[in-house]
Amino acid sequence: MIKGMTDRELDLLTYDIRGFLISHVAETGGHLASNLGVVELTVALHKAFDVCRDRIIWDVGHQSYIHKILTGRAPEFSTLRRYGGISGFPKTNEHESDVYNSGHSSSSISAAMGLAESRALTGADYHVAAVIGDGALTGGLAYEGLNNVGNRQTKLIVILNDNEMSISKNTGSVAQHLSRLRASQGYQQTKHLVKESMQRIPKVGDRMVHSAERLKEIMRHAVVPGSLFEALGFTYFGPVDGHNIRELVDLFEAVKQLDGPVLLHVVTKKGKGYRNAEKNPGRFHGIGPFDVETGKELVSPGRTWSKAAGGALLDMAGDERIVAISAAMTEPVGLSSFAAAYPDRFYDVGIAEAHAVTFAAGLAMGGLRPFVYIYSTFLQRAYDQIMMDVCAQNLPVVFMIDRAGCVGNDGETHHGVFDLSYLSHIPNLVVMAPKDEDELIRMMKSAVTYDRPTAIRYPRGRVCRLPKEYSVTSSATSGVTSIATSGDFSPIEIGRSERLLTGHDVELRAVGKMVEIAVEAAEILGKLGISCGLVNERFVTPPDAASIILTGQRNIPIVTMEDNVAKGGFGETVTVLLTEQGCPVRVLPIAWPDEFVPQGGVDELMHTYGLDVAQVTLRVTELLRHYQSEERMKSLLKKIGESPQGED
Ligand SMILES: Cc1ncc(C[n+]2csc(CCOP(=O)(O)OP(=O)(O)O)c2C)c(N)n1
Repeated sequence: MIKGMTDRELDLLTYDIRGFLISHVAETGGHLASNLGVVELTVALHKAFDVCRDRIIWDVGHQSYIHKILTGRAPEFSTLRRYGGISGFPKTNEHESDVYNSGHSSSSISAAMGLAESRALTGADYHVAAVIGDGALTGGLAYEGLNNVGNRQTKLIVILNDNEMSISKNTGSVAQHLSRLRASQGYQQTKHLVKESMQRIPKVGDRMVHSAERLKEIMRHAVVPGSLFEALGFTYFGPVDGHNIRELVDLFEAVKQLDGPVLLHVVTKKGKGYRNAEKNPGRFHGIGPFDVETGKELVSPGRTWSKAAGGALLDMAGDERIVAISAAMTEPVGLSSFAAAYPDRFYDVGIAEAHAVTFAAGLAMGGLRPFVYIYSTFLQRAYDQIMMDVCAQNLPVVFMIDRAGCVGNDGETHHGVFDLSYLSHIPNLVVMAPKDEDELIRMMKSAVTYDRPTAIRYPRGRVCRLPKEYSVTSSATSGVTSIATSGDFSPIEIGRSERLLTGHDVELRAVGKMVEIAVEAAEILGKLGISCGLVNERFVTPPDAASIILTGQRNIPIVTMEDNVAKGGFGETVTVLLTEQGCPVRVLPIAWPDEFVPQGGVDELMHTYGLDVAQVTLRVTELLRHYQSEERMKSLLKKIGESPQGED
């Protein structure tokens, strides 16, 4: 449909798309500002390319909403990011034009190169393009792709969407390079030359190749000499106005005809067309449901773990060895105040998680105490650096792992449900998870004293608030009481859990956020006449082996609870420990299943996958079926008001 539209019709279309985006994202939440910035770019791509035959890869993929609208998914937009609904990222199972499931940044060029090379080897015939933002271009993987593409001279179109923003203002020397390119004469010249050259490109025949070559030759001189991309073997065009559909279409048509790699530098405005987002593109990068008029979010998350974690570091900054690192997520991880107060001791390294970790290793080697704030899912990028550069050298780096566990609506690519599995087996690394804000602060302070690598993982959203009595603690190992009321920030002995309840029917051993759920479940179970022990595990590595074995020896069934996948998680650690000790006690691991958990509300997913209070209560009573008389079991289940099969 777009193909036959006039310029005027296309203008109206972009206007309608913006209205549609704003009203829908105001209800569902999502990545609004990034999408508003690429309306014309996406429309132009759809006009110049055959999106079902050609292969367009969206880097990160958070800016693919317009592509979804233009490929017939507008009627489903009220389900955007909801359980069972359409995803906020490209999904190959949603539409044939979604060719790659992105979500993590900076991978588009490598994936596109793979497609382009396979096209050559299989004799297929389609165009391949990668759309990558200037933020995503700070990621090292992008350069590995550029380097390889340039070297092979793969026929590939890279469209650089430069809006000067990552989530906040983009940083780094490449960003400065782009800024110099933007300020160059190239833009005006490119505009003029493209027009001129396009008029000369015939539709068919040998002359087309000749003209394309000529175009390449002309354009080569239209830009600042010595662009980084030219040095990497690309033909660089730009910068061009990313909001001028006509010009973009002309350029796309032209570069389609070139052999070898092309980089088209497109300049756009993040948040374009919506005043609130233009004024504050960072806040509208990813936003919850909001009021269109005021731009205010409808639901306040309250005091979040991120705010608590960032604020705590600010309070600890009196120790001048402390420095903080963020990988392009300063505001989301709660570090804005620290960055403002201590600019010399704060580093935003760009979307460069692997670099962030090795850089932290270097800082620690120099005597500092780096705190590296990265989301659980993105820290996966730095697995080798955590292992080899930090842990193998036993360096005192503190990993502040935000968004650990289920994150909700961003879905498969963003859930942080693997970190306990990918960290627990690394020698030297202490892995902790706090039950509430006080414990988070205490763990951060403890970490500085440990003098070895430490990871503290905490979830997305509001901090847990436990009833007062659960912050009075006693040692789980020996029963000797070591009172630690809320506000006690003395260092925690490594590997020491905290007993919150003593019971004889079953023992809940919970990690981090799951403590809050365990507390509620234990209370309900108590009312049903089931006596629950409850331990706040605090350490996943090293686990509190003495305490776990003691429970095993008392032959009390154990329920481990963690916001992580079961494989390689805390439950497995407990099972192995007890097996080694020859304790035949039953262990029920409550964890995420071994699959990519889909998008949905956190509470909804926790319920669906058996991790919320109701499901935990039910699963514990089911477990105890083996230990209870049939009669008692029936009466318990009746009291909960659910059938035992309800879980399946
Ligand atoms: C590996 C990784 N780290 C961090 C993120 C979080 N993230 C999502 S989008 C984004 C900024 C991307 O900026 P840019 O590519 O310029 O796109 P824009 O939103 O500005 O259009 C970041 C840091 C991610 N998706 N992947």
